[in-house]
Amino acid sequence: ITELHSILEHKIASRLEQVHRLKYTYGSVKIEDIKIEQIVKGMRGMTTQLTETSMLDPEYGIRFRGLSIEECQSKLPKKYTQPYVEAMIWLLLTGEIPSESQVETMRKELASRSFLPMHTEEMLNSMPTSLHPMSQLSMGVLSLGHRSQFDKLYNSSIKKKAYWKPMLDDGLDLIAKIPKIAAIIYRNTYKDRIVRKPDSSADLAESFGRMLGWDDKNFYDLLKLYINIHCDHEAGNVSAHTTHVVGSALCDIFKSYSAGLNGLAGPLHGLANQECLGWLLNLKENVGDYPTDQAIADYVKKTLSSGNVIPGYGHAVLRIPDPRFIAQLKFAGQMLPNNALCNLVAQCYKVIPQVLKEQGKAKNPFPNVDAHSGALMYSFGLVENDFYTVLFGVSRAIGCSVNLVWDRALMFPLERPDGLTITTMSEVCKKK
Ligand code: CMX
Repeated sequence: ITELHSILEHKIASRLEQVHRLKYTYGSVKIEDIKIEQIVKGMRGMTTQLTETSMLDPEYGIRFRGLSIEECQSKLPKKYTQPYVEAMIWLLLTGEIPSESQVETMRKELASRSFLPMHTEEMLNSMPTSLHPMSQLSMGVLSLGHRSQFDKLYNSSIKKKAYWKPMLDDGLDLIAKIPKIAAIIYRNTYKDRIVRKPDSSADLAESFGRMLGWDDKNFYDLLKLYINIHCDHEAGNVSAHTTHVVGSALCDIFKSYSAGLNGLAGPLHGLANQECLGWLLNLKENVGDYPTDQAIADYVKKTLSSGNVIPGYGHAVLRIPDPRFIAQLKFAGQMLPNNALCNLVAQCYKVIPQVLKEQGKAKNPFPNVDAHSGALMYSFGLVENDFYTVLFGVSRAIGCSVNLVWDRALMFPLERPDGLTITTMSEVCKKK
């Protein structure tokens, strides 16, 4: 991991120069005007963040350090059909495609950190199983702060410039430990409360799959795909943004990401994948395994006319079918060509956009990542849909941690936008 430190030292130095130039040379350059409707409509289309790891293009989809999902799949070191999660972590941290030996270094580093403190295990084991798995996850992550290196060093004489080092230490801890927290929640809530130990000879996805209770290399491959495509999605989404804002108050990564997870648990964000599977199973029950397109369209119209949204469709930024959906569609086509539920997802993709277009409300009538993930998990036997957002949370820990490391490396300040009262804003409008 010394190598990772020296790569990062080098990259951070050149990025700091750029940030310095942005601040002092170009500080007064305007990049856009803000319209009132943007403020009222949840800050849509307002560029307010600086981020290193990924960018979301409405017409192209996500790029991780400039690479599309397909490019990541072809360029990053992989096992079976999908890149190692460790390779994605390296890419997000450094912006470089890792070698096989760098992936192995990362694998060993994470494996050595994958144990949990006793108090975290005891706390998780004492939680009521009726508590939503996301609430358990958020508390499990928060409890890791007990050993935060950032908190410890912040209270010593560490210089601001070096904050990123303990943040990286904590970030690797979070990424390494969160699979075991999730596995305990899963086994306690739905199974026999027996959790295997992390497998120090396996990669992160395989070790996680084993702890959840699976002995299936295709399932480990699905976990690699799932974690990689969910690990980061630019800076403005609720979980990433929340983590960033809380971190800007110089909270440690565990407090910051625990807050991010609470945002991820919202039905308009991460919880949609739970709702999506529920909706899909209801559809299947209503229209059968091999429905006509018309039967699906009628069911969709019924959902809309009862005032509900179609889960898994639409997006705040994207204006195309989500490439994360397409990656899962391809995976399902290869691994589960005769699976009725996955085939229903594919058929919905043909039918639903047209119905949403006719309804004329959604700016993006196409599927997002959540339209497929639940069906894949369900088909591999992970059927408990209120656990799905926990899987999302395990994945997103990567992007949120890497971003906090870079936030501290670039010494970003406390985030504190201004607010106006509705009366004041109305008065401003009247004067225009
Ligand atoms: N079904 C029905 N109506 C939809 C819709 C859908 N899937 N998506 C958007 N609309 C409606 C909105 O509810 C809104 O209606 P009102 O004007 O009556 O409030 C209108 O279309 C315009 O919305 P929008 O600007 O297209 O979408 P937003 O940016 O406001 O919201 C999102 C985006 C994702 C919350 C919304 O599309 C939605 O609710 N989708 C279903 C839930 C879902 O799949 N969430 C997962 C998001 C994935 C992620 O977070 O990564």
